[in-house]
Amino acid sequence: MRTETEEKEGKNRNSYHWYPGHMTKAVRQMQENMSLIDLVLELVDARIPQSSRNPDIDRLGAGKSRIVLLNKTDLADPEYNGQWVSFFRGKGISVLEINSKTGAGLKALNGLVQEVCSEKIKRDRSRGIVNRPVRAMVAGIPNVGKSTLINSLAGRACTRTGNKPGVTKGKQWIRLNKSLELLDTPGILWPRFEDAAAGMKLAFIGSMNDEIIPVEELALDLLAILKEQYPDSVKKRYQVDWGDGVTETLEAIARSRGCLIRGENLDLRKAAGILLDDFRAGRLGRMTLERP
Ligand SMILES: Nc1nc2c(ncn2[C@@H]2O[C@H](COP(=O)(O)OP(=O)(O)OP(=O)(O)O)[C@@H](O)[C@H]2O)c(=O)[nH]1
Ligand SMILES: [Mg+2]
Repeated sequence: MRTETEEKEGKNRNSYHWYPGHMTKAVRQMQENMSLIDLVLELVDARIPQSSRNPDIDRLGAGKSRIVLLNKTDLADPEYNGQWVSFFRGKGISVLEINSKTGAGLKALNGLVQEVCSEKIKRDRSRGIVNRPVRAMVAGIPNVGKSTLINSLAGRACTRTGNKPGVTKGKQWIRLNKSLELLDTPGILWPRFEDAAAGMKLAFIGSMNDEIIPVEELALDLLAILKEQYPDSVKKRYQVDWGDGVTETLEAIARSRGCLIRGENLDLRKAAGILLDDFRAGRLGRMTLERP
């Protein structure tokens, strides 16, 4: 937590907090749901495949089959999509590169589910149970695309989706076909208190409620990363130069976009909002902020 002095001086900028109470409950719910399922479909955001993973998923999902779905690959750097796929395969985890919105990459899913659950299916058969569907939990951070994935697979809007965290409120079973049932769950932000950089990246992609986030600070942090990893993107989109520090860059963006308060002072908050929206929507280009 920040002290009051730190807050005033703007120190300790890189800490984005969320509510532990809410999370403990979420993790407990995930534990309960685990007892109902055979398979975890773990959605991760292709722009931050590391920070968008649940650090406890190995423990929570012990004994369950698992498929990692690298989602929103249309917003991520194609070069790194491939590298992340190799990374997960190298760890012995089945993985698919997908776009839940268009359904790209999803054709292979049914076959892969049968493959990773073959033991369970064999076990069922040996006990005389035929045609019991595989039950899969769709898990992942808020806003990663869980409900969109389910709708794409079902071919109809059976769950509610939206471009903000916290759209799905309770759990819901969806029967896709006679061999697969999916459990939609509310997104969970995992307890990564020790890792402020992960919290920051989760805020970049819109997994945290913007109302609890200092938007200007977040934009400055994003600019610092873009300056290093994708310097041309910002120059091209806003016709600005980087200047000495990122605060100057944000000011330049505000000028270039006419963000003014009462026609005089620069409205940095508004400029920060524009930058974050553009990044989230992919208007700055396809970007991956984490390397395997
Ligand atoms: N560009 C792009 N957008 C996607 C993709 N998948 C989902 N989205 C968008 O991401 C937003 C969030 O999708 P949801 O399916 O509601 O996310 P969720 O994981 O169910 O979120 P919660 O219910 O809040 O936990 C929506 O605006 C979707 O259209 C994708 O592969 N690419
Ligand atoms: Mg949802």
